[in-house]
Amino acid sequence: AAPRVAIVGATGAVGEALLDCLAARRFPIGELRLLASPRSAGRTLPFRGKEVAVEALTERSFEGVDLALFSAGSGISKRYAAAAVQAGAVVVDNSSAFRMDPDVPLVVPEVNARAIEAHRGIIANPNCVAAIATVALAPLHRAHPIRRLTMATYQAASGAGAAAMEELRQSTAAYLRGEAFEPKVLPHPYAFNLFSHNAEMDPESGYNGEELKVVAETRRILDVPELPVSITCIRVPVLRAHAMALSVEFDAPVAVEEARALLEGAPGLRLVDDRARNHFPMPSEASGADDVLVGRLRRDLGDPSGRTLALFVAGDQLLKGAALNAVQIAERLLRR
Ligand code: A2P
Ligand code: 11C
Repeated sequence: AAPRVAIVGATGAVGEALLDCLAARRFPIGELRLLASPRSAGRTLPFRGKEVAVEALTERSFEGVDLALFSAGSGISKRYAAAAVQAGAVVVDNSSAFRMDPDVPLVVPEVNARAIEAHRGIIANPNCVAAIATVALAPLHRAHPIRRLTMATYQAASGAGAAAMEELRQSTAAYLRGEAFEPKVLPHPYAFNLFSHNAEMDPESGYNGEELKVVAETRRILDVPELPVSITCIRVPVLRAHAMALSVEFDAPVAVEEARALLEGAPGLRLVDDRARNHFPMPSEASGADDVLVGRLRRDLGDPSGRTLALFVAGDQLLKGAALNAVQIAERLLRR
């Protein structure tokens, strides 16, 4: 029988993308349960031509559920994932709650699908930057082990949720009308601006929570526990695709042509690397696309040894960065 599926956080930005992915990929669903906060109870959301009622999440929401896709923040995951597992469901959790738990696989199917097999009820879906970056890094890393990584990110509003996307729209419209706008969701003016990622700052190290998560998760997904990573995460006024500049040091010199061949045709990737037309990965072209765009491939002049390559990557934060990756994990579960 087709699995009974629950979506926790169905009314959020990722929740909506989950519904889109499940429908677009014709994921078999016996019954669909949409869960959110009590504020949303009674609302309906369209799925495959029907309106499905949203229910308030409780511990009893998971009776009879086979697959629970969580995307309502780590507090909700910590509080309710156990109830879902107890009820017999497999949880694919999009929050950071369990990502560093050694008993919970952290999975990007193109990179480490086999890790799924060790799950004990919960599988963690990575942070969006970690997921998008590792899809681009894995084909290179398989051929030539990565020794060091430098990342600068350009992160979209969607990573901060549906309300932040709305704040970007509203504040941009206000700016163009010449009106004042008081930010409510993000800490700084967003229209025609960018700022250091809004995750909580660790005053000791000077790194914010997003940067620390990306480092830890990238190491875990690539299975290089001590990988030295330099990182700066920035929020930019883009709606739903993250971009990142990567500088990748390998254990030996790697020719640009070889790296291009490794990336071309790798699963989940699309090479966009047209020097003549100055056409490289852009959020506008990554938005709505399943594939992660990779290009701007070149030798990093900061390392005269030839062991370091520079590249630019863009991926839809709501798709490969969240919902699509979760649904791909669920598809693998279904096949087992
Ligand atoms: P709701 O819309 O009822 O607030 P986003 O990341 O786009 O902000 O979405 C967050 C998602 O998490 C929404 O679906 C939101 O539901 C849901 N959520 C927030 N708080 C709770 C809660 N206490 N219980 C269940 N779902 C919650
Ligand atoms: C952002 N990546 O763009 C974050 C949001 O680890 O799941 C998601 C944080 C996470 O702000």
